[in-house]
Amino acid sequence: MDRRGFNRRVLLGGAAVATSLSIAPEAESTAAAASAEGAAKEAPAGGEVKRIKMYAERLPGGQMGYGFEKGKASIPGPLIELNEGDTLHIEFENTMDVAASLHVHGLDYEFSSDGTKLNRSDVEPGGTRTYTWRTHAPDTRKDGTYRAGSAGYWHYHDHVVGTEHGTGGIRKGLYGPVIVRRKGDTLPDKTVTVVFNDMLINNKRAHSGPNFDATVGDRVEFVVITHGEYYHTFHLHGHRWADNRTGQLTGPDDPSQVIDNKIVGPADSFGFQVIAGEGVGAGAWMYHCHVQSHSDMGMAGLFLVRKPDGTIPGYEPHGEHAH
Ligand SMILES: [Cu+2]
Repeated sequence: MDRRGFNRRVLLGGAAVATSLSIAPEAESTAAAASAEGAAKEAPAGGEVKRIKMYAERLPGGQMGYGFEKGKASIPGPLIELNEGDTLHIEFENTMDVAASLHVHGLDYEFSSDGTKLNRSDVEPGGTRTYTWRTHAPDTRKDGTYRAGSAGYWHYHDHVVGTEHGTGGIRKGLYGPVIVRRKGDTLPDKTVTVVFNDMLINNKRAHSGPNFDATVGDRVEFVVITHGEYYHTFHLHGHRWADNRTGQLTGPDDPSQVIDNKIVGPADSFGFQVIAGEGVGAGAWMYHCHVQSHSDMGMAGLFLVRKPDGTIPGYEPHGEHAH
């Protein structure tokens, strides 16, 4: 990679930090990147204790969202990124007029951080509660068996609004992505989140994306989450990934299947990284649910992979598209 490309990647990485919680110390990741120009950056070891604020808010059109700052809620909620061994304390404030909560998949939490009415770990209107999520690296139990680590593509959501399972909250947009990385995992230039929620993607109007921008050569990470009533298949044009924890093969003998389509059901989550346009070039690469009636009803968006000059050959934008 040339010097210009390298600089752009570092800048993109910095931009991603502004909208997500990154535990990687700035100085260390910069040093790691500088030590091997062009080499992929790697996740550091975890073990840090982090504190963030999180808000649940009402959004226009009857929707609801989570945000790190008041007035900044989004659908999906912001990306929470941790490294195995990290602990996260979340001071959660419910600014809405109905009780709400924060419930996470895949991480370690005590019953009091479950985010359900069952043990009163929900939050009344105007109230605040601290949820604690922990993560751990893989290790060996005393009985000699292997204990899996927390690393994975996970997610959080409300478990209270509408019903005791949060059916109303999830439907209205109270969900978001969580990534737990293992030391040495490849870090992306950019992470995007796709949530199949009933027949919508990220609660956007049918046939209206969302679209995601990248430049040829960017390492783009997809987090794919499913909610609601239906089973779907996630398909991405022009790119493939491995059906394992990271979405990447570790070498020629890695037995993971390489796929470009994956069946998903409610509360499933997975992720992978692609090099945008690798071997295929720039393009308005479609991603969509491959259940035919679902794609016909608008469960589709675009992975807009641009040439370095910003153009996309053969692509003429029409209608609404998100940037
Ligand atoms: Cu579908």
